Amino acid sequence: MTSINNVNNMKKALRDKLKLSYGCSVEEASEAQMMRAAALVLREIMADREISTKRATREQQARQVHYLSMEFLMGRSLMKNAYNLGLSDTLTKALDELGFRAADVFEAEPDAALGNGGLGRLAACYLDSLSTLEIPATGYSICYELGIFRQRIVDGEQVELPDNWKELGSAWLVQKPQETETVLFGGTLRRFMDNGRLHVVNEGATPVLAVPCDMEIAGFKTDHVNTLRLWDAKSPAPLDMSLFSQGEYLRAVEQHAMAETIAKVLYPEDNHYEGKSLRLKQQYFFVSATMQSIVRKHIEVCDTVMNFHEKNVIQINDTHPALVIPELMRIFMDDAGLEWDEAWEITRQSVAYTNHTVLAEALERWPQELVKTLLPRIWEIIDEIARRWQEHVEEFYHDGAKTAEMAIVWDGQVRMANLCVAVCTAVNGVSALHSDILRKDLFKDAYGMTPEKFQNVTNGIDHRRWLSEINPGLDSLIKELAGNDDYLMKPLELKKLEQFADDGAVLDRLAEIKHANKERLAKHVKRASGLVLNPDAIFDVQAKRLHEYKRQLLNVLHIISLYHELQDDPNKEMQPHTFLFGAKAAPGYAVAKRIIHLINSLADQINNDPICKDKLQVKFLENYRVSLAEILMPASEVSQQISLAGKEASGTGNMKFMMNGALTVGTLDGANVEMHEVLGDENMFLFGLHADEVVRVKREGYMPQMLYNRDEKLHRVIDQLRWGFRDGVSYDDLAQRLLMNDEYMLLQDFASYCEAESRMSATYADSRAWNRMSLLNIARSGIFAADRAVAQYADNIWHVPHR
Ligand code: 26W
Repeated sequence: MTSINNVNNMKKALRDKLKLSYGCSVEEASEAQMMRAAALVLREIMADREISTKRATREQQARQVHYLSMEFLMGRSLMKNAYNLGLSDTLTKALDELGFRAADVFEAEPDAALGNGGLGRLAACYLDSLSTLEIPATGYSICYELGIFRQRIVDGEQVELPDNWKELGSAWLVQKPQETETVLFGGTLRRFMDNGRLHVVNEGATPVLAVPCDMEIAGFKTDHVNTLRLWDAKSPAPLDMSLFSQGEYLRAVEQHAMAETIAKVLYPEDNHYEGKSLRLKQQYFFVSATMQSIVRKHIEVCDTVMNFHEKNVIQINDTHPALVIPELMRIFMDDAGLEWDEAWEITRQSVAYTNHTVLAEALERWPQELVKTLLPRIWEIIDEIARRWQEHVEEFYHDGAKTAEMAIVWDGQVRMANLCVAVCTAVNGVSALHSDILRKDLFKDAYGMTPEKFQNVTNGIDHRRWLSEINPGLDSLIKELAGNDDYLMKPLELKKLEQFADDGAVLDRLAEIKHANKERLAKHVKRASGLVLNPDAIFDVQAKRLHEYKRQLLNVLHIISLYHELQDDPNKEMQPHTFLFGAKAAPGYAVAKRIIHLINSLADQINNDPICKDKLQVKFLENYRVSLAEILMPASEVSQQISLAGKEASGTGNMKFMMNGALTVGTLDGANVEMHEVLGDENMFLFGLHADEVVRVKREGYMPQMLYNRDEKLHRVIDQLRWGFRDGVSYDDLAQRLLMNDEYMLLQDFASYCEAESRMSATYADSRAWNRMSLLNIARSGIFAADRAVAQYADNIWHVPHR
């Protein structure tokens, strides 16, 4: 391998790769070609290290982590990999010297957007920490041809376009056809005795080939390189001609079509389950391929499956990969010849489950008949696990209601969360509050049986990406003040910033950095949409998936009330305020799409009303995604985390904002609770009901109409939804929804939210106080680093050593 340690060999390496893969010179190369050449240069370094990492793991027979997730929201990798390899300056200089604008080359890379939101981005952040902490680990998912849709806003409404990322994004993927696995669907089971043992074989099943596409994941300041394995689906033969002669034309075509569709598209529903059979096929496809591959490699090293659980731990990222449980049982019994009890003990001890949501509509329940036809052997095994579990619960509680509640198979449905909770060695939530809700509410009866299973691991984010890489100004300031870069490996070192909380010069620098980042965002927005943001206004941001429980609509109600204040008194002195939104709505989620339309109608009204000039602005940022978040977070001053308490499992955007010095306006929900623990009332703007009060008020009877009738300001805001704005669109449907039901209690929290926002604006006017709070937010954000979270998984759940 050519070692690259200076700008000159980097330039040479880039030239060589361009020549080899495109047959072109630097002068002829496009930015996209240069991006791919740079990827090849870095991959060459990573590939060597990946091979050594794997060799060492094999030789030491080290215990390995397997992180299974239907989603990995990786974003761009060029800058990230260069950063982790310690080559970002070298690469940037080399590109510049070759006559490119380095930033343009980085921007030529499409986001690998194989995920919806929080769960997928969390998986991506954890991969970085797994490598950095030198834990032997592999991530597994599907190599979707189309990632999360690209969002365009046309006449104020969301339009979805396909996200064809692979043409350029595949720069990071290596196909490994020699490690192809075969996954079987359908068929009928035949049993026979041989050598005194019962054998089960599946006959007439439809095979689908799973071809690995691997991505190298380099750690920071280490040679450790892990792998993200994405399975692509292929039909075994182009079209099986022998079936034609048997007159099975349709089956042949069907088989072919099914194979090709499995890896076609990521389901764009976030926090909402729909029992689509293609989704179940995707789940089994990736789970079966993954488990066959893991067991195969394990046997190659250990010659037996009996110690599988000692050498491997399977982390199930929400219930989406829960079929690993019956699949492992199947492999152990049908392929390795173990008895049920042996297979059970090994399986049970190998699996751990993380829950990411308590929303009822997000919990997966598959129709029993669908499972039975699509996966006959898996169904049998689930049914048997369910039967034994039910017996066990009966024996423990002697309570029919609890048996029903905890059942794995019930009412013709397979309940995936109950399966995970029954079988896994560890179950964890993703924030202290959320894990508490799991113990006291969602899984309370299972908790009563095995309290020791239940743990908490509060989420964390990759602070090297979400601070150091994307906010170079702040990164330099931190390093300069500390006199070292220790915080990169020890995020709690950020704490040392606190000693500068009253240092006016440092606070001024912090403000300058923020201002520069705001101007950078403003430039981006101007280029993308023509709107000129006022960089002297508060940048008040809500960026996350659009969901009613996240209450973007509450934010809108407050903005309308500010607009009313200005209408009543056009000369009103007010803190200039720019509200920014970024959010994708699931294509089938009509209410969420209406809320996007509403935000755009409101933006159109406010941005075109002269009385709002230099005072109020609203902007909906199109196509919110990882690479946009990377510009947005450093430029944000206010972070809106306003979900109804008890609904947001953790949130991770909240952590990204905090780390970049934004102050939170939020409810005591998810990880906001832990942010509050380190910040205190005085360094964030809390409002609204607490989780237990939400339960109480709902129990006692919640009447939104009374609030509407009683609160004049609220009344006027809701009425405004009915009239709509200058584009003539009425939002009476949304108004009715709030008055009739208001499931997420927007009206309840409205007054308290407005009060928190006005407290926040008043504080902003005192820039010294504001910058001090901002600095304290950054200083205390270290506990929200993914390194901390992954170390906790390693210590308490996986039991693997780490750096
Ligand atoms: C089956 C449809 C479906 C799809 C995705 C159901 C549920 C999901 C995810 C579990 C939703 C999700 O991303 N949850 C988010 O997970 C983050 C990481 O833990 C948390 O920070 C968020 O609070 C939680 O909403």
